[in-house]
Amino acid sequence: MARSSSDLHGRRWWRSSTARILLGVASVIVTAAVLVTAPGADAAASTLGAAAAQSGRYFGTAIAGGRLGNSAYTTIAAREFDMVTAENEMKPDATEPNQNQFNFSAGDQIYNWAVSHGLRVRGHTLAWHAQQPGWMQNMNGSALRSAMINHIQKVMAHYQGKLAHWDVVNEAFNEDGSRRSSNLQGTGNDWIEVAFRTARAADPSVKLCYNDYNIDNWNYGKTQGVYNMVRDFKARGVPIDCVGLQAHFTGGSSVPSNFQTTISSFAALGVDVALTEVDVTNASTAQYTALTQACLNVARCVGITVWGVRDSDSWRSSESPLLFDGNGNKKAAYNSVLNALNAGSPTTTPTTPTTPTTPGGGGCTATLSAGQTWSDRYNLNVSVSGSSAWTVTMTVPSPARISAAWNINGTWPSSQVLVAKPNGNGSNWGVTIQHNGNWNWPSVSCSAS
Ligand code: 9MR
Repeated sequence: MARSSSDLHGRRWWRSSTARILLGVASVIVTAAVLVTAPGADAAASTLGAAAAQSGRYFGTAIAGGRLGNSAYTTIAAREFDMVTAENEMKPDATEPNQNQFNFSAGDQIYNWAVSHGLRVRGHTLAWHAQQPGWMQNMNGSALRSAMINHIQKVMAHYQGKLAHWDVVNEAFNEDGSRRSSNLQGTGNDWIEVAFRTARAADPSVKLCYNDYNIDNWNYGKTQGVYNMVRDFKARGVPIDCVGLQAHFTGGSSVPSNFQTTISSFAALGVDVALTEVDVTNASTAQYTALTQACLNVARCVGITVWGVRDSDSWRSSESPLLFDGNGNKKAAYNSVLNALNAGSPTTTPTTPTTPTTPGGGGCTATLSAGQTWSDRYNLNVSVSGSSAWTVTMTVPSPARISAAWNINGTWPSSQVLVAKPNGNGSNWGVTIQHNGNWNWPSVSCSAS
């Protein structure tokens, strides 16, 4: 029985070597044996994405739409990475060039390239003082506040359910930890929380991030300013799920010795942390190793994105800050990062199901069993007996969501509910569930027709 990975929103999560094996196996029995293999038990992985996946993390890159016609570029990107950030194409000047006239062609080109190659996508960015369209730059006050809300609603509606993260607000702080003055700040100090509340309502399924640079050193004023905002948001129930440390260790900055303290301190507030735009002057192997290790050492550091593929693709190309040289060759820093990822121990996660099996009624039974587990998600195997013409309805408890399914014909009333029917390929299938903190297994009901 060949397995096919059909998927809720066209995404594929199957990037680890274990998962690649899964797609090719012919026997359910063999598949089950592979599925219970613990993350990290694999032999050393040979790509950044696969190596990061061993501990439930992703490894991403910025992608520039204008380079998607370059096969050397796309070959490396598709092979090495499992997450993509649009370098410029989902920013406000790209997506809303005229007020309330949206253009998603450039963003969609990157999104479609990514998902067709099995990569996920981070959205970047919704509210920012820079790269505003001209009409927005000239706005202020309540008109700008309304325009920001409308922008967030419309752009998030377009990508609803499709993205892993959104950088809702970008670079809103000064170096001393005070708020950066901008037309957005001028609309009132609450603009950031309004942006996050608007974003949560627009797409409850995507993780909402605050993203900034120079928030790497725990003792720095800007780091503390952002930390205090996130702490305040968590205390008051303002929806925020993650903090992105851009980690541009270029232009005179370098990885601080307390970088891990910064990551773990943010994580301790109850948010995920991601390194979102990494580059390092001259691609220092020591610094790339240190930043990778710092992320691996914190369970809630969910992934690393480098800000471009080859040095020639970098916004700071003169500093040769990336993992591939201009000819696409792996640099020493590439091996440092890969080795660190391969040595990383798997993230400890609860694996004990709260519901070992869930029979249905109505002439058939759907039985769940544990599959592979990562820090942010887990797989379940489903075996249906009693009928070959079944309909299984699966409901995951909020805020968990079903992010992928395979070997079924599925319809998706919501990201919490899957209605599965046979696809002609037997009665053993599975799902990936992003737990969002709720590890309780879904309820299922089965009816035969
Ligand atoms: O890499 C991006 C570059 O192509 C653009 O010209 C620039 C314009 O602002 O933005 C760069 O990306 C930035 C990112 O969106 C936010 N953090 C800083 C990045 C580097 O400037």
